[in-house]
Amino acid sequence: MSNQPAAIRRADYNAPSHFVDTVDLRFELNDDGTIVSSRLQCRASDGEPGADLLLDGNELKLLEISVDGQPLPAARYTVDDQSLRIRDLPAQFELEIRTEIHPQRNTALEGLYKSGGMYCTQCEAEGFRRITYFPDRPDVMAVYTTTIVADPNSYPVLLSNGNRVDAGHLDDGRHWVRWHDPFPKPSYLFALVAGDLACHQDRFVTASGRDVLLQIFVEHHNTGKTDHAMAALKSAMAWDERTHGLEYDLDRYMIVAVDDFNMGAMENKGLNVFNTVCVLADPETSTDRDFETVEAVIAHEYFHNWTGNRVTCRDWFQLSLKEGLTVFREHQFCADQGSAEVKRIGEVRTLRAAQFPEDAGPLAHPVRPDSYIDISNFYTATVYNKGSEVIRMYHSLLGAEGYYRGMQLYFKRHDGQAVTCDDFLAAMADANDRDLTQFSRWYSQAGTPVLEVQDDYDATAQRYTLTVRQSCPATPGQAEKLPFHLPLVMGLLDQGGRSMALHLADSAASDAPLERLLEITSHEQQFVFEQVSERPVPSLLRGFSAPVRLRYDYTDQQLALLAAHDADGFTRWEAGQQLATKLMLAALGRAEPPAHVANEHLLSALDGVLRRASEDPAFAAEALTLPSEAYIADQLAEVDVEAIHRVREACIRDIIAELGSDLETIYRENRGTDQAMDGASMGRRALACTALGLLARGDDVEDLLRDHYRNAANMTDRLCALGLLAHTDNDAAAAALADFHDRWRNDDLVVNKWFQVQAMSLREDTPELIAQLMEHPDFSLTNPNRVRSLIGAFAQGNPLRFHRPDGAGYRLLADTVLQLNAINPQVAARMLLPLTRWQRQIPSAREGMRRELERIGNAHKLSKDVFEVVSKGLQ
Ligand code: 0A1
Ligand code: ZN
Repeated sequence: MSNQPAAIRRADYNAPSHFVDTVDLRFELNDDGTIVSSRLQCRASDGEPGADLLLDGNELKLLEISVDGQPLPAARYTVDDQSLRIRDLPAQFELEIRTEIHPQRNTALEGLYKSGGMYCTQCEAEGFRRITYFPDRPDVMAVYTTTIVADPNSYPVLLSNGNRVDAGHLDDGRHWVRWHDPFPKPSYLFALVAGDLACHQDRFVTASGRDVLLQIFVEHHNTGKTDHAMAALKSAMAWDERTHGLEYDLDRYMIVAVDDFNMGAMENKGLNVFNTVCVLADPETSTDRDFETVEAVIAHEYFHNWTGNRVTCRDWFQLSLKEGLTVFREHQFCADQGSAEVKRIGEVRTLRAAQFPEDAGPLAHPVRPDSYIDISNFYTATVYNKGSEVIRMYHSLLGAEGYYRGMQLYFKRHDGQAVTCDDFLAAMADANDRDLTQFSRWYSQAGTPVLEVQDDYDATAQRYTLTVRQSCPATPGQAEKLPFHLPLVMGLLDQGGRSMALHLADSAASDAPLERLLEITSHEQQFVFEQVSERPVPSLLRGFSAPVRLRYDYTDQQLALLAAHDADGFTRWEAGQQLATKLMLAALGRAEPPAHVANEHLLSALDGVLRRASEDPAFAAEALTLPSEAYIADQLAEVDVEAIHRVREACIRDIIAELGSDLETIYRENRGTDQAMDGASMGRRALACTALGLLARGDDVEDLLRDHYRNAANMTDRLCALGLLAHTDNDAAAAALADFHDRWRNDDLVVNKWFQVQAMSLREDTPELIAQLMEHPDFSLTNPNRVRSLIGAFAQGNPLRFHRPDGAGYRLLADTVLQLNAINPQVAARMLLPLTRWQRQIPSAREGMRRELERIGNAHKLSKDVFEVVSKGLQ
């Protein structure tokens, strides 16, 4: 690894030398190269002449440069492959630059590129520098005017940020459109789209009477799949007005769906660009989960208009300022759309599946990182999901009213500015007259804190004492941690499962709620409850009130009681999960694999779930889903993937043996044959599919699965059956896979699902099948969705076969990453992540993974993105 790219450090932040007040851009889109002309009104930030101006630039051909109308002599500037430096500048000046770029060759999908027949842009985080030379940093905010010139036949639709102000035709037959965005913005929010697109149009009138045109643009073959996105957009707009008093601020809001996109979607001002996966939905081709994703991502990008665009980040270390906050706003919105408890369970599942392992691995970093080599590697579960948990904790600690007071002050102070996580914290503290100094450690310390809770009951004094100890494991570069400030929401249950009044010592006698928020601030704290008439069962971390690992030595009976009776839905679910986890861990700890894993407590808890299933089928589906193999692995000091799989399968077989006929009944009662998309129908489908998923691990289920596939009237049911069938190498599976591909070979998003179910197959030869599928005419390494569906799903979602003992899974991933490195470094780096989690695997796996990481590390021409992940992953 020669020529190592350098790390950028948060501590080295310097304010910009120059501001750019306006940017005037002209794009001439030609198939043999695009010409970008830019005119910038610049001013030295100290008001003095003489400071050098450093502009970022990447893969650009500089054609012309002039200052105040005069061509710039070569002696006054220097260009290299990353930048353009200009010297001897006056305090204020007009800079004009012409560059040539080649979007058709751009497979990295950063900057201006072509997706299918259309041009589109992705500028976050550092893509604008691939369009023109510019101080490409979020604290330089300018007002943009953009003119796009293109052939009207291939590119009838020409879009950019803001309002459409002018349009016309040139003598040579090309047409042009001019856009003006009155809101100063950083370059990462710039967007341009040109293509032959269909438009779904609607309107929204804001609370103050602004009539906003809503437009969703898609390629013609995708028309008819945008109703759900449009409805979600309107609900999100109304929700932000209702809950936060935040209105939309331009005359139009545009969304464009593109096939080739590195992430989910992008919040460019007034012109969101979306991965088709996150905007298109119809019952025939999309699962219920897809519908939820579309609603969540549409809302997320819309909410960015205030949290991200109106108030943006000073530098990229502050990424969670906009992302953590916007994910939290998205979660609040989604909770308001349906069952809040089930949504919360999903959020915690995601956090545990994606963020906890990250926090425990070699790439652990604080919510506000201290350094990076490539910022694209920091669009992580820590910045997004843990960042959102941090915002949730402000909400819990300050109460809803205090939180909204803080939000109001944040917007009042910082509208139109580029600010830091400290500024956000200061607004929350000042609006509530609170000292949040200790809370700020959530931004600076990585690692998942552990809360160890012990209790003591004094029957004579009727006193119950909870002792809470917190600690946090070391993470790279952070050996010692200081205590966090966190909310521990709890209750106490009596032996009959009833909530007990909580008389906290030192609080007023009349103050005895059924639930309390305990503020944890020290290494060790005690909480004493009086008038406790019997030994209670503590219900801890209700609603998952802090992103921690909770340890309390529950008995099986106590967990069963909580699962059946706790007042909090999250804790009810969690108790069942902990009980199952405990039993599986115990089985793994025994020298001889035990014949049975489940015991009567787990079986009776699950029986209770089945009996109450009709009250809330979606919740029952969650409660019937055993902790994943990855979650079990996350609890262990040494991970034997095959052993975990065996134990989990044994546990499921115990469940089938005891509750099989009840599961069949639940399955039959809830299985549907329609496309209804209301919450109740979706809940019943989830329950039926979960029951089927359990039954499928038993014997003689081929007919059941085949019937489910054949009778499916929607994609949720069809995909559920296909995924279960695909675990086996038999005729039924082959027939279903062939049928599925035949039916939807022309629908890219469905073909992704076809790749994905095969990538997730438990078949032993899955690595070989994947290698074959990579040769399939429908597969392509240049389309990130395809790569994620096949390679990502395999490496992240199929631990059993990814870790096949002969190392075939590791080799397959490394080969693919090496190819992707030259095509799309961002996606390559992301695909590589599973290989960096070797530390706790059994020795043979560890060796195989390290060997492949080293092979990647030794390759020539590694991108910065891949270099950063490999080098940290090998440490
Ligand atoms: N800001 C977007 C996510 C995003 C980040 C980077 C991208 O390209 C490298 C694209 C999108 C969001 O949070 O939705
Ligand atoms: Zn975001």
